[in-house]
Amino acid sequence: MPRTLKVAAAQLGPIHLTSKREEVVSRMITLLRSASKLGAQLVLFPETAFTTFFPRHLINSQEELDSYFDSTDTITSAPNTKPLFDEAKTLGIDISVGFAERTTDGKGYNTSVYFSAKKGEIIAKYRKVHLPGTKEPFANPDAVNQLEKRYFEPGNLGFTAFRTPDLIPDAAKKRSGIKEHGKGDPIMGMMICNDRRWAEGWRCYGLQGVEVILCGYNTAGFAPDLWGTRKPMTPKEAERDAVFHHKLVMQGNSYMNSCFSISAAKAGMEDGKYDLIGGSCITTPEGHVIAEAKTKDDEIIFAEIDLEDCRQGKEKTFDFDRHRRVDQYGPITVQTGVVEPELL
Ligand code: CDT
Repeated sequence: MPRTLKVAAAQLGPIHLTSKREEVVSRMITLLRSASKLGAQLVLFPETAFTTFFPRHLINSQEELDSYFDSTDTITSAPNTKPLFDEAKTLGIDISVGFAERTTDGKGYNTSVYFSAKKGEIIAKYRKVHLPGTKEPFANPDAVNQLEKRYFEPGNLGFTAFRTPDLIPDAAKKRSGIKEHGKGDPIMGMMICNDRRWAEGWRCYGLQGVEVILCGYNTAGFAPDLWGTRKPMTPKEAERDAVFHHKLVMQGNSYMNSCFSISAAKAGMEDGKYDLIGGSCITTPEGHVIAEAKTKDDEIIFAEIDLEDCRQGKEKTFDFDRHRRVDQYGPITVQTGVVEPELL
């Protein structure tokens, strides 16, 4: 029995420090309506979708900094974000969207939420675990900074997969007593940007039988101070490499965890001089890209996927139950840094 789902990524072109929230939300609604015309049931928006990627800037004014943050408690009801969720509800499309989250005790997280249109509420929340970059700006005044470690706490909600209701007809429910895997409502997991480069998060989701990974991102096209300069590159070469690495990790990890993945970029030249890659894509459990953005602007990419396609990998090559050898993976959870073998 096919378990088909129509999914989309809503890539956003540049958003600037000076961009007005209403304009951004209006662009997001336009994208949502385009996705609706294609029949999408789920639309993924990028990381920190409502604002410029502000962690590239050193912001000393608390008031200014706070203007980039929202609260999960009010994200669906605050006047400057509510229209997006209202539209999703009206169109009957689930959305996942990233934003900078400020908690009541003043902590900051780089967060994404999953909003179920039928339920009319947020049913899952993820906080970015792998925060890239530095706490202090680079000494080089021309460097592209990534001050996520300054503005955010590392995510503390783990890699928690969740089922998405009302997307697939006849999905098996708890009351049916069915124990067989791959029969229920879709199993999804969220990650944010840099998380996609870390196999550990993917595997945590894989171990929960994840079928669709949702990943929004803001990836600089040229940031040698962040990435290293051993092989000097022109901005064009660096951007090509950044897109290559993006697709490499989406394709490779989707394959190794037998799941689909959807990724949505914020793309193009933000704040006058900071180029972000595009490359939003949808990949299959066999690692193939089946939809891909062609621009670095606002763009919908769309695919109809069949979650049944996850079964082959989950039951054969990557049947974790039969083939994993946890007694041999000790260092993975007890060690962070590298311990080399002793010198000869
Ligand atoms: N936003 C974000 O997480 N960006 C990171 C930069 C990595 S720098 C090595 C990314 O993974 O694209």
